[in-house]
Amino acid sequence: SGGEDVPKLLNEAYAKLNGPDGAKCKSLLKKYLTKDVIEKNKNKKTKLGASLYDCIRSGVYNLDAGVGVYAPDAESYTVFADLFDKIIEDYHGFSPKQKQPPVDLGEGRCKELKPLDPQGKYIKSTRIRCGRSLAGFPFNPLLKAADYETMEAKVKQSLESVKDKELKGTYYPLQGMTKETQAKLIADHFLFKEGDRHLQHANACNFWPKGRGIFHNNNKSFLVWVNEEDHLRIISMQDGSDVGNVLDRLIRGVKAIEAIVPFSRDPRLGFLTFCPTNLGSTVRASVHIKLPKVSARKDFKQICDKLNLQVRGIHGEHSESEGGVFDISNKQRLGISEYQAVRQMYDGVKKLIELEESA
Ligand code: ADP
Ligand code: CIR
Repeated sequence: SGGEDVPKLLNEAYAKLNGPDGAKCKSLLKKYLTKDVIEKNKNKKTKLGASLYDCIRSGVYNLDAGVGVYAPDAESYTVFADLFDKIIEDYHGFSPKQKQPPVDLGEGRCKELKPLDPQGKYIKSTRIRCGRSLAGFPFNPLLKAADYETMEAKVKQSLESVKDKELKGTYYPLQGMTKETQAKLIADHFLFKEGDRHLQHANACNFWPKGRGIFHNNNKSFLVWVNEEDHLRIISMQDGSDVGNVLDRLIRGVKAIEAIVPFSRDPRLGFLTFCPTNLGSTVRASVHIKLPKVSARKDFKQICDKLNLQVRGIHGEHSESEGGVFDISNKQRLGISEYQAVRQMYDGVKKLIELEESA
């Protein structure tokens, strides 16, 4: 952000969020970017040069954002804690005094997670993903072209050395992938989309598609996204509702990768991610589910909210439901273990199915 007048940009941002343009804006950024926060932080920079404006630029452009902030580097979470702590507490219910519990992926307890919908009446598919950052690298906005090349080479090599028979696979770089293949992978829910304006305005798409790609096994049940929103998104998914099997596969994948690539973890915030909604366990466990009666209720969103469940559309974040199918997942990621995050989805969805059956 060299050469920018950060204090001026921050004041303009405040005016936009709180003026007529921002009348409908409901983001956590708008809620917590006070004049006081601006005054205290307008001249601060992280060692790598990130300013408060770099953290908020996405939410200033995208007034429909739910959150609106991203951390350009790990240090931003502490340097700009006046803003991030408030947003983190609101989203996860995690106070500045709290600490992420130790890693507990749920090894040995996957069998407790019996299929949620054994008859296949409601659930189409189940997916669990987590995010990881490579130690020693900042997040997207501060990565250089050469960083993308180094990171991609390192990750490709380690992924392709995974021995586990079920997980073995190939890395497919985005650069050189045909548009048809890319579109099919996106439509089938395996690959990240392209051109997300929230990420673009966070300066997270520099040098695209350099260093971006996807690794997957033969039947696309184990996948790793490289350098999209986070350095790594590790994913396990399959048709049906066997959450235990999906988690067991994810655990094997995470362990295989972390044995080779060192990840960055913060004593307070747990595993570090670009977006504050993903900190801590980084786990989003979801089902694609049809609940005709419950989802028709006016208070469907409130019911889900109370169960700590988040509702997304059929193509993920910021998409719409189609044919009555919703993506329902745990909302909280920070302040709870990986296993607890999966259980938040599991217990909540179980409850929704009970409501559907008794309606
Ligand atoms: P993320 O899950 O990484 O936060 P998105 O919400 O954009 O990101 O979802 C990424 C992709 O994963 C989308 O194509 C979405 O439809 C797909 N997806 C999420 N949950 C499921 C599921 N349970 N079954 C199948 N696909 C899923
Ligand atoms: C928003 O604020 O709506 C976007 N920046 C996305 C926020 C949470 N989702 C995410 O990180 N995947």
